Amino acid sequence: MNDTATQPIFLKDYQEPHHWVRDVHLTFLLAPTATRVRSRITFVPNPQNPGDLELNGEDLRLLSVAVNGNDVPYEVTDTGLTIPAHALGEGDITFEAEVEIAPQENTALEGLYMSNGMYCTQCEAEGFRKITYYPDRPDVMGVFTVRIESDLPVLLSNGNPTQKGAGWAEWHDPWPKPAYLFALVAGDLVNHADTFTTKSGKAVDLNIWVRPGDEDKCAFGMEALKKSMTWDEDVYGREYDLDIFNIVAVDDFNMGAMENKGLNIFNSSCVLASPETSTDANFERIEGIIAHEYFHNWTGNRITCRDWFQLCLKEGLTVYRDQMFSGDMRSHPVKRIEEVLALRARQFREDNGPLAHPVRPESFVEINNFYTATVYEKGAEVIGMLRRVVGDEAYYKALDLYFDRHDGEAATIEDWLKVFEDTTGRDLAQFKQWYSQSGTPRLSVEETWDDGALTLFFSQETPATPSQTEKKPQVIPITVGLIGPNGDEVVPTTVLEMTEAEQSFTFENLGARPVASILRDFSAPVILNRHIDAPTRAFLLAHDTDPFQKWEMGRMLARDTLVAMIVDGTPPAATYLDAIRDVVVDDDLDPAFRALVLGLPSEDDIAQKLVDEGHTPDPQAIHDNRNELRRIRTDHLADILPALFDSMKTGAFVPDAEGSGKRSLRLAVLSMLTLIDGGAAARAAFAAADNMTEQAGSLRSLLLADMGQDALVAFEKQWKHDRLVMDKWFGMQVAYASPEKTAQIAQTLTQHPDFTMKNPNRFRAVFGALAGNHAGFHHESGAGYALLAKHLIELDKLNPQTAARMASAFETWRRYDPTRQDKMRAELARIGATKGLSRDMTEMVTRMLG
Ligand code: 0A1
Ligand code: ZN
Repeated sequence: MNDTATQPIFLKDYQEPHHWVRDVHLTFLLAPTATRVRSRITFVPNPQNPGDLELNGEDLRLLSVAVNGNDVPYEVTDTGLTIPAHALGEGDITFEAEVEIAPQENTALEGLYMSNGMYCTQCEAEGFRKITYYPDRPDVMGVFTVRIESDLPVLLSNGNPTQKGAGWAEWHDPWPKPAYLFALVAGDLVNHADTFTTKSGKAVDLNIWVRPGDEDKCAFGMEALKKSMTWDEDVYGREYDLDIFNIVAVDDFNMGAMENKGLNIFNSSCVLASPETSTDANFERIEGIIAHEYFHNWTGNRITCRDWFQLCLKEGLTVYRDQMFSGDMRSHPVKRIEEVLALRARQFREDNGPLAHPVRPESFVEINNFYTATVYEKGAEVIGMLRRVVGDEAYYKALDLYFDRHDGEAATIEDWLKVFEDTTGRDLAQFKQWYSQSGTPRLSVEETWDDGALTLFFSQETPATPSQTEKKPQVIPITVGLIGPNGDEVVPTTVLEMTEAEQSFTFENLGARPVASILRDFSAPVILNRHIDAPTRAFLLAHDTDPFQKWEMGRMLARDTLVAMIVDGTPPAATYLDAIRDVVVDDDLDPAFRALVLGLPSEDDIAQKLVDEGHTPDPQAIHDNRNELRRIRTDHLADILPALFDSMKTGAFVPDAEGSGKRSLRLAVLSMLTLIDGGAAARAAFAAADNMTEQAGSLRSLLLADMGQDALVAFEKQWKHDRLVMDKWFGMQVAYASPEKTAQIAQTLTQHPDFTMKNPNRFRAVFGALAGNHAGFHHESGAGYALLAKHLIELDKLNPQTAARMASAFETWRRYDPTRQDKMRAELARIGATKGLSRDMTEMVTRMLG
């Protein structure tokens, strides 16, 4: 790596470009190893910042360049092409170039690449520069016209189709866009077609394009798309703005999906679905991702980002919107609990370690490393808080103003907050710290009771994070309700707005001392430290009217039980076991909710909790005690499990909230039953399964009990032709392996004929599962660390983006004992010392070791 490539760039250094783009004409002559790209671009000099014409370009073979039809002097480097200002003349500039690229050799899956004989593109964040010379920055927006020449039958690009003939097609996108939203697809594809009429009466053609054979897996995605279009009209007043909306499924894709204007490209795992091959979790995820990409049409595409530091402007808002949509389509409480589980598992973990960064980072080396849980999920939490602080009505007014004021622009977080300030008259300067301060605030609360008045004393503190030692108090919306001693709610949810380091709030005129329910609906992304005893937690678990807090109390009881078992061998108390039993048998509660209450904190969560309490986590001890608690709970519930299992059986598979809730409770019960019936129920369920949720769920139960061998063989035989189902087969046996076998199983799977380093889904199936198997990855032998490091080094040569993302498996290395720390640090150092390491991986390793 040379020095300039690893130099950070800074938000504070933003400057407008020397030239804007008006229109872009591209012609692609597609060929696997020698695609020609001809460009004709009209540039308009920027009077605010005159200078040379600066174009990005990487891995391009330049064939010709002309300005206004003439030869000009220019300089080409590894990263771009510059034409000196003096050679540009006055006024608008017509720039023309021809380059050659080799999509077949593109294993990084950025720019134009091939997947199973099909051409496709991925340009966010900076992939367009691998297609042609261009000012590849989001504030430069142009109107694109694209001609594709190829013998392949389906040729797609952004916008509306204009003309086509034998071996060619042309597309025109009337909406100016940055290059990261450019897309092209060419392949032998079939479509699942439908139409949608917008509320103003405009007819839109909808297509999901897939490889032949996958057409029966598109119906669910299409329904999700139509629901998303309706929802965005109803809730945000946003209509679709082209004649056609295309989605394409691609097998080789680094991320989940991409919101290219009018031509969304999806990882096939995030769009293809059928009851036989997809689990309830897959269906839910697909619905959410289709919505997410569709919603980007307004939040991201019509209003885009000025620069990549503003990534959360589009991602935080779009995640917030897709979360609201999913809640409306399914169950808000269940969705909220799932969001918090994911936030704690990924974002809190990130915020607590060497990769912590603000929702709006201030510098980066490689932007691809900042598509993180902090930017996305914490970014969405910040929007939820903003809405709580200003109220629903002001929120929607501010959004209307945002769309009116910034449509067609590349905006900033300052622009975003200003629409809220202008709508509400509030000063949001302190609130803005949520965008600039990294780390998860710790919120502590104490309470006093005095003659009918309950006072809550809050204090907040955010721990130091890399390059941020001083932290200021944040604006924290704290939702509180009060429950009377008889279990009735005496004060409904109110929002307390905390702005100081320490602040108290008093509720007066109360009859008897109530129990406070604090941080309802998880109103802020903070860690709440509150010392209440187990009976009080059990009381709230039984009586809280807020489903999130009700669940949270069960979770806290489980967590404290586990910590006490691990730290001093205290056995689980009846308070916890009885409280769980009461929830599980309560038929008035949603089965999905009951299943969530049955879930135990992950081993990774417990490790972090032990660190927070001053202990060094022992992964094996965490694993053993967690299993022991599963066994004790199973004994405590044994008499009710068989009947509960049977009663949650569903009829014909419908991937809706109701069916999925029942199946999740049924499978949670099955994994307990498997501990006491020798695997009989799980084997029977596996053999009889007519849907993947039940099949994979019963296989999981068997694997967790180390009884899955026969089922694994049968599963492979049944599904070896289906790549997405086989990803599950690869992943599950690593994810649920016992600690001493995990690395060995992963290693053996890399020798399987269907394992390939070139498909990100397959690589993630094995190595994501290895990193996610806490006790297996952290096994004292160090085999898990060594195996992952070896494969990350190999993958980095092919696909730096995916390799670098997966390196975050090591981000928690400082939590553990000196021996494990030494081993992990040594693996990181080994990766870091690799010759020719990518910029992506270099940055990740440097930050983790820093
Ligand atoms: N913008 C897409 C996800 C995405 C992000 C980065 C990528 O490459 C670096 C690719 C896709 C979304 O939010 O869905
Ligand atoms: Zn997004």
